[in-house]
Amino acid sequence: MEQYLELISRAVVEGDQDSTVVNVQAALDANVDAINILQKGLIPAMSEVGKLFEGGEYFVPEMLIAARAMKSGLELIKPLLVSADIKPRGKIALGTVKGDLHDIGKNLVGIMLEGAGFAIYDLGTDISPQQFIDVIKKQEVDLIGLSALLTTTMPMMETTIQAISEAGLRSRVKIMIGGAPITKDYADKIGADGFAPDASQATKLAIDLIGQ
Ligand code: B1M
Repeated sequence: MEQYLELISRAVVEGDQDSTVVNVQAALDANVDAINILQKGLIPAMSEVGKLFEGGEYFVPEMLIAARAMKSGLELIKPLLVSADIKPRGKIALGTVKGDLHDIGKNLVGIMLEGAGFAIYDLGTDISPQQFIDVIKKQEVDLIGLSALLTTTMPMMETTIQAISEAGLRSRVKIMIGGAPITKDYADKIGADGFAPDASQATKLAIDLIGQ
């Protein structure tokens, strides 16, 4: 198993989309568990990309092609993470806040929540407070999930929560937040209902907040 995971990680770090797909498929064919491919192959690769960026070895284009490779690997394992035929246990709208374009973590959270039986409205990235307000009104979602990866966009989470309150909708939805720089203290400070450090904890939290 280790050799497949190593090849997958290397392919993502190098931004080699074809090789990522080939190696993820090879791992699946060899019965490596999709969760292991995710947690020990794909996710560590993005951490490595972050380190290379911090160290000045990678720049934005390298991060982008690594992200593209990661996404193609994720697409292959998604059907295995999401089990079919589950009755929706609640409606969740997810989005990366205004000013922030990172979506890999949010997408993963969406996949895991879908797998746990929630109906997901993925709004995408760079989502304004008004767009979150609109989805609460139109889709009557039970929970809003805000993602942010930049310290500079974290305050937009608070702005979004305030806007939802000012629109008179705060009591209608639970709000969960997450992303690499986010902490539980920050969630408490800005009045979110909860924080999750990763996609599997996000699923547990959503079940605690709204699931039956
Ligand atoms: Co950017 N970037 N990036 N980047 N990028 C980071 C975040 C950074 C930490 C890199 C670094 O310096 N080490 C740094 C932020 C520093 C800071 O704010 N202190 C950074 C920077 C600086 C930037 C730019 C400003 C660079 C520039 O232009 N000079 C720029 C900003 C653009 C913008 O958003 N406006 C930028 C751009 C990009 C790309 C577009 C090139 C690309 C994103 C592509 C994409 O997402 N489609 C990118 C990438 C890939 C990264 C890194 C390398 C990887 C992020 C990632 O996908 N991680 C990242 C470094 C790092 O994180 N180590 C970095 C994998 C993913 C599975 O983890 O997203 O943390 P994560 O999600 C986890 C948890 O956080 C949690 O669960 C997920 C799964 O377990 N989670 C939630 C996430 N959302 C949640 C929501 C929840 C609950 C849990 O509830 C709703």
